[in-house]
Amino acid sequence: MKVEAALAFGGNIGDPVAAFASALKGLREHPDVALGRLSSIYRTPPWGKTDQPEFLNMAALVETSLPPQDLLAFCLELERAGGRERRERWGPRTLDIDILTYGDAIIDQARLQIPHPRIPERAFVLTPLAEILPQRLIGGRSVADLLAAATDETIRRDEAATDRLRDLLAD
Ligand code: A4P
Ligand code: MG
Repeated sequence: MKVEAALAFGGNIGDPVAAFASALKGLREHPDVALGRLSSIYRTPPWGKTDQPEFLNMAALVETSLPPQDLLAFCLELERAGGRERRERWGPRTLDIDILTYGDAIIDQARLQIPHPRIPERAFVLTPLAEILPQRLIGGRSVADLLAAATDETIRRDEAATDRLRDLLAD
């Protein structure tokens, strides 16, 4: 059975747009994953640990027959391929991929929580997610409602980065 999952991408060092593109290509090439709608790319102020460079963030929909644990394992593989080094919590990274939602599933395991527990407080996740999945309910509230409560005026759509991503994906 195919399930629609929403993924969040973030990065703030190196070339995040190139890292997003190679991860999206990796998803597109996986036999059990079909790539769906992509959000625009946004420039977002660092959240959690504020003395680090601005982030680029986006969201993507996938249709997949992979169980959620296997989807996570594949996303972690793509992070590693994208040069992700885990050092400090919430610190700078080249590529971070989070599973935001997996159908309507609610999962609370040591290594996997779905919906991702910090969505409601993160405008950098809600802004791109609202572009592609505004009606999805998370904890009983729609993504659009959650965004209305958490909007961050300093988050800006990055036209040039979004265009560049489309070009990279066309290759
Ligand atoms: N894990 C559990 N649930 C999930 C899930 N739904 N999706 C586990 C993905 N992973 C999940 O991840 C550590 C472990 O979380 C994974 O191995 C998996 O088993 P991580 O990405 O190394 O965790 P982290 O980064 O140390 O902490 P956290 O809270 O997950 O950080 P995030 O969410 O990755 O956030 N500011 C802006 N503006 N934009 C950003 O993208 N990102 C972060 C990091 C901080 N500030 C930011 C941004
Ligand atoms: Mg993460």
